[in-house]
Amino acid sequence: MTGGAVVDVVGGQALQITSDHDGDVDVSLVIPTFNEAGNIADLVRRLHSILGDAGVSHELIVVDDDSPDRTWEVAAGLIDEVPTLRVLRRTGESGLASAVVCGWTHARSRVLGVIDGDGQHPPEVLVELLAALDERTDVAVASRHLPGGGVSNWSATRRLLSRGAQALGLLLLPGTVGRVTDPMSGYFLVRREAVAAQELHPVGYKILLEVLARGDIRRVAEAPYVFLERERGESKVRPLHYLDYLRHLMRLRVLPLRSQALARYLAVTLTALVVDAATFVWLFDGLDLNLTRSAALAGEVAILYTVLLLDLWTFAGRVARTALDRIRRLLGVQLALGVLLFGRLMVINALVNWFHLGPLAAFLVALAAMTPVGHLLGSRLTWRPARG
Ligand SMILES: Nc1nc2c(ncn2[C@@H]2O[C@H](COP(=O)(O)OP(=O)(O)OP(=O)(O)O)[C@@H](O)[C@H]2O)c(=O)[nH]1
Ligand SMILES: [Mg+2]
Repeated sequence: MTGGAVVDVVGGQALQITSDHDGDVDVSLVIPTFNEAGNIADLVRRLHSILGDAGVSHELIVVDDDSPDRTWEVAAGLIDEVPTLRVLRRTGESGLASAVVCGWTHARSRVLGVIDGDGQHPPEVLVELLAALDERTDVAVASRHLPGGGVSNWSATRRLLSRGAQALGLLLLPGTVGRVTDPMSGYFLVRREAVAAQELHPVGYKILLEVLARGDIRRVAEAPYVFLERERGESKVRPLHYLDYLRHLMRLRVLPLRSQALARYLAVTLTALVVDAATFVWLFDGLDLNLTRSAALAGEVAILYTVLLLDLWTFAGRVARTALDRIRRLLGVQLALGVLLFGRLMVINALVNWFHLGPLAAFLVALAAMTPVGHLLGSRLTWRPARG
């Protein structure tokens, strides 16, 4: 069928990038494809010529998920013309991020890269990315959000979705997502050493997120690019990919916790809600304290309850090492959550005075709305499962 030019790969296996490489090749560039038969030839020729002109030795690795339009076959037909091209035809698994890692496990050089196969990533930027990857830099990202970069013709909805996804990532994993201006970029280079020892678990589309979160990354460089319009073929982006992204974020954020710690964390969080509400009712109804005082004291009791239990029980032995550390951190959390508590008092009073809600209803609304924010804020200061 293809004269041995195509390597058949069966997906679904654990992917480990080894530290072995053939120092003779400067860069191994993976091109993930699914139904890109109309785009692949132009792109491969351009990449080969641009890299050749720049004196960059390279290999181009097309990883095709057994496309019905036989992209793998079209690519294989180019190997005589472009001898640096290799073609993997993967069966039994599909997905952009896992295709990229699959390609990297077959790569030979010290520098690994990825570029879309549909021509939307301008190949010239690769030379800038390579130049940006100096000795101290482990990742070079092509960014749409730097001066000189952009998207050609995106609808307002797509822009909003993309920026919303980025903002959510920033909230959940600031230390990872905040390292680059375009964490959603699918066009970047990474040094093999930075990801070789790590186990990558690619989910969905966002392979850069995985690399930044799990890799051992010292410095990140960026170069601007304009995301071009697709000229042939169809986008493979589906609403499901947004769910994959959420799953990916949650995985990076929560999964590093062992299941016992997770169960204890949830137990503390849920009982804290009960402690908060019960204290409020006791102070307000039982002791006849006024609304603001009752809500403030109940909040304070819940903060102390949560922080102490997380420290002494849920994450025992993991967080503060000495008593002094513990006190210092407790004060830090106290300060941050104190501000939030002040916000809660304002919300409760506004709900009662302006919207004429009953005191308990107002308290419960504020509790439901602000507790997640408190946990997010508290988690920054008390424990840190992922590198975010
Ligand atoms: N191997 C493989 N490649 C994929 C898969 N899904 C998408 N791709 C490729 O990944 C690249 C990016 O996919 P696109 O669908 O173009 O996504 P996008 O560029 O982010 O979005 P658009 O602007 O809508 O095109 C293209 O080269 C696709 O062919 C997949 O499941 N497996
Ligand atoms: Mg595309």
